[in-house]
Amino acid sequence: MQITPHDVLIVVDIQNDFCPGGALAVPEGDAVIPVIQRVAPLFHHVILTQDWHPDGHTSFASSYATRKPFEQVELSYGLQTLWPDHCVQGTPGAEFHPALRLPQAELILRKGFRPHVDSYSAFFENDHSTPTGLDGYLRERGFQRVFLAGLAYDYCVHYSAIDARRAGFEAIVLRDACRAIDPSSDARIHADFAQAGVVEITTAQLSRPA
Ligand code: VGL
Ligand code: ZN
Repeated sequence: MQITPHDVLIVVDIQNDFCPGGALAVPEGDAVIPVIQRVAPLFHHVILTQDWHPDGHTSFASSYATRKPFEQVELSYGLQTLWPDHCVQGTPGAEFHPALRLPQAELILRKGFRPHVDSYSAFFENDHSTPTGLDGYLRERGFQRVFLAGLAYDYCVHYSAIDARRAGFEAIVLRDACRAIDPSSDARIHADFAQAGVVEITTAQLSRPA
């Protein structure tokens, strides 16, 4: 698949807390970094996302007296999975992994900063109505296709790719440049992608821009 100037690579949440040793470590999360470093130079445009929660965020189990991580609670906007405290604004866990070196990135999109709403998707928060502004940004920049890589395949990459389709962009997930929080979810996510028209390829299928 040939990359054009209307394509953008969105590198999702390569932060210390999602990598081994972090508060919400994704199995093999750091394994995607060399893959992303290898393909990023093929793209004319790169965007980073950063999970960026205030202390006491509504998605943290620690914000509830009797809840544990990975349980679900009913919030005003529906079911919300609770997580260990992670990616707290200004903490080392929220920083990008030091091996991620993409100074050419044109935008760092922060999400999850509203105390009472979580945000898995880079386009809409979990209430499905509060936009992050990414749709307008991509549209105004003239991008037509978004390529997605990063963490986690079953959360932020998953919801971002589906919302990209809803917003009218072509969405291509670079499968070998993603890892899941729950690797047993792969088949379900794959089916969701197929239904939404999200294309999955491996980075070996990318070729240099013309
Ligand atoms: C994410 C869980 C909690 C993600 C963020 O970026 O995939 N997952 N916060
Ligand atoms: Zn989060």
